[in-house]
Amino acid sequence: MIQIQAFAHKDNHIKHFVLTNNNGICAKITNYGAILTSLTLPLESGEREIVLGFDSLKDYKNKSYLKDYPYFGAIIGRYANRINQGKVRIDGKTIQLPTNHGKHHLHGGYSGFDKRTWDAEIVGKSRLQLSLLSMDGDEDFPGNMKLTVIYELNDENELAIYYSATCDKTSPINLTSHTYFNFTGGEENILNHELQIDSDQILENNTELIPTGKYLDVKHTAFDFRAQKKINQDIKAVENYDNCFVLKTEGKTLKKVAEVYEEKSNISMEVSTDFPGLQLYTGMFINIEGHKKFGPFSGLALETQGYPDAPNQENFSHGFIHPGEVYQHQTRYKFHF
Ligand code: FUC
Repeated sequence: MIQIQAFAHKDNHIKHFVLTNNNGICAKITNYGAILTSLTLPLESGEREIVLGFDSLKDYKNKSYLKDYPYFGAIIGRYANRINQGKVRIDGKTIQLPTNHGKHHLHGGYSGFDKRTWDAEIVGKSRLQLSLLSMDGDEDFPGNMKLTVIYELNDENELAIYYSATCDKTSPINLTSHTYFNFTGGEENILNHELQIDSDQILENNTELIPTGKYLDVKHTAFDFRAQKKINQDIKAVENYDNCFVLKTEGKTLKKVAEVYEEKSNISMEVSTDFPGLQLYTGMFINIEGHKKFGPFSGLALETQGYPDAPNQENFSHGFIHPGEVYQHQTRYKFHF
């Protein structure tokens, strides 16, 4: 079932869409930024909020939130993650994208898809379809890009996100959901959550988190999540995880790639996707004035996506969409509680 609520006082076009399934899971999405603002599970002890978010638009536009902007729950584009110095070569020409993160381009620029008002349409009982036209030159990206993101909540306790896009010029593309999970309902940080990632390698980064083009084996490193372990088990070696894991997804086949479990709540989540990468970010830099529960390590982002800086890396085969192509991916989060 999908219900519509107000989300902003002044803008009638911005709404809150409340998706509920027959088992009592509730997902709230606003068409501002295509943000998943809330996801609750009906535990015996009561409703448990398991994602970081706010319940009004003004909180998402607040200066102190945007200062060290953590992109809570938003759909990120046109290019999630970093592009080295914001430069991309297309057909022999270099285009310069906004360098909104130090010297580099991050998450679509100053006004990415996370700050747009998407068109919303309810499709059937359980699907919310959000559409956006990103014009030629939008944040200096080439081509008119048509996007659809569908959120679906089914009775198998899965929240699915379907991404699709076309573009009339060759453009960089990398879409993701920047949802942060915390199964303790904000009672604790995420360091005691257990995580398993089906990945043998991460992308090696330079000190500015730009890939070097090399792959690093996770074996004997803090990045080895092949067997489930607590996030804090080896985090001291790295301080914070902010790395792209290489997934064993091939082509368009959906594959289970990760699992998160929290012992006290007994909640677990399986993540399945056909994206080639997963950015694990443990949220060390989350810091929002006036919101104590949103501090460092208060949320865990598992961003299924393409590789950072792929348009500039010979070793990485994706990162662009060409005219006539359809970019299509999906990620599914399945809950057990
Ligand atoms: C993730 C990270 C970035 C950034 C952002 C808010 O995507 O890779 O470092 O902090 O989230």
